[in-house]
Amino acid sequence: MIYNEEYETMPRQALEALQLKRLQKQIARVYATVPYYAGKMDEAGVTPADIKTLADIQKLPFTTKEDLRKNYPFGLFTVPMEEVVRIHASSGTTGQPTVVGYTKKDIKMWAELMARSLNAAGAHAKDTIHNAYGYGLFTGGLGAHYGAEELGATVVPISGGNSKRQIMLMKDFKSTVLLCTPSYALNLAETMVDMGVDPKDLALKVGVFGAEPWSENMREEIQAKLGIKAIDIYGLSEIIGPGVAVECIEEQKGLHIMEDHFLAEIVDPDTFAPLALGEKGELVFTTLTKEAFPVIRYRTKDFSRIITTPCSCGRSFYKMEKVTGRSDDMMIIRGVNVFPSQIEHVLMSIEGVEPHYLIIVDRKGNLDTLEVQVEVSEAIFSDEIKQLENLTKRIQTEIKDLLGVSCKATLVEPKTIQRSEGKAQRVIDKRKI
Ligand code: DLL
Repeated sequence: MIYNEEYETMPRQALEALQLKRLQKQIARVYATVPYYAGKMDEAGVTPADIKTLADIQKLPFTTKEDLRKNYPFGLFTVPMEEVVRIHASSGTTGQPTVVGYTKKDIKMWAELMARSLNAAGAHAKDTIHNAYGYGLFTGGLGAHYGAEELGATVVPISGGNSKRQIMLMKDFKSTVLLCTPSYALNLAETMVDMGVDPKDLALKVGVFGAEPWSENMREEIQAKLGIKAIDIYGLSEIIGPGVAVECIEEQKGLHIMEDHFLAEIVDPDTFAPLALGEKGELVFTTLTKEAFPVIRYRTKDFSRIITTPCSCGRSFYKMEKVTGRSDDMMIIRGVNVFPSQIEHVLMSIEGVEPHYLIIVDRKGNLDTLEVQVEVSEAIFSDEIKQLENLTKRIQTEIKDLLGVSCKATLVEPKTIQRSEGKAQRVIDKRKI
């Protein structure tokens, strides 16, 4: 089902006309209300009147996390604080968190985008939605919550953690939709096995997972273990939170971007030159309607490409390819660029290997070292030593073949790698400690 037919199926030409109208209004407002943005535009020699076509957006300067940091906490807000009804912030593992604000209208718009997203994932008003995204400063919990209510569904605002209780409640409440990070979904699947709960005893039919990269192999693993359809949802707090783009249940391939509210571009991650539709690069978003905290050409650091092929679900919004990693996830190991997703891809394609792993990068003398600790199933772990050695060798060879970097694979016992309750921490780079 399509939540908002009028916008989600809008013919391309009308959609682009709407985008342009909204973009012009947004730029004029930002220029008039945020001295920092006005200063950057003056420096670039561009005024709101220069935005005559959608392509003119390329004249505007980018916004980066650094700009947000410089204006910490509220410097980029366009409205007085009495109009701001909510604040969220990124976890900010290093230094200051990134702070974002919403007016009443922003919250309403976000709720609609999340309702659309849940609907695209196959959720309806009659569903019971178990929301295990973290509540609090993280946008996942409350963002999804308001969307589920807007949809008219019954929300269980459980937040993350205490997995056994989560499973008991999902079972008792006959929850049909699960919302959490993909790594937490796996954690829940494993806890079910420990508790002797068969996923078939639950009423779950679909999961809407996001907030971290997850591979196609991981999707298959989750679908098989929980017996549900796993839908990818993407978003980031700087743009609004979850609900920037979502897969439809019809195709589960590519995420429809909410283009009536966000303008997406793809740029070369090194030169920042705009790339053509279909080319892979860094995703850049401009918010078209946000009031309290609009962002202009925000460089997300996420890699994707725009897919323009029409979708069988009927939505006219272009899609973005599943995000497999961020430029700042990239590790340089002995001069080779390595993404955690590449290692996950290798591990998940080997039978007997569990989807729980930890990548440890270190430096011995002048040489970078790469170790991959991965859990293997109980049955494999109790295998002959020879078989374990063979599996270790296979992982090492496949990683070397794919990445061109040798690594040490360490098979560890089931349940030794720390489980996630939100975004998984899968890399320890000791060179940075
Ligand atoms: O993670 C918002 C969110 C909550 C999205 C719940 C989906 C579900 P941040 O904490 O600001 O916001 O983190 C944003 O997480 O730039 C991506 O690198 C990553 N990310 C989010 N969704 C996906 C996804 C939320 N579906 C950052 N696939 C983004 C891959 C994702 N990466």
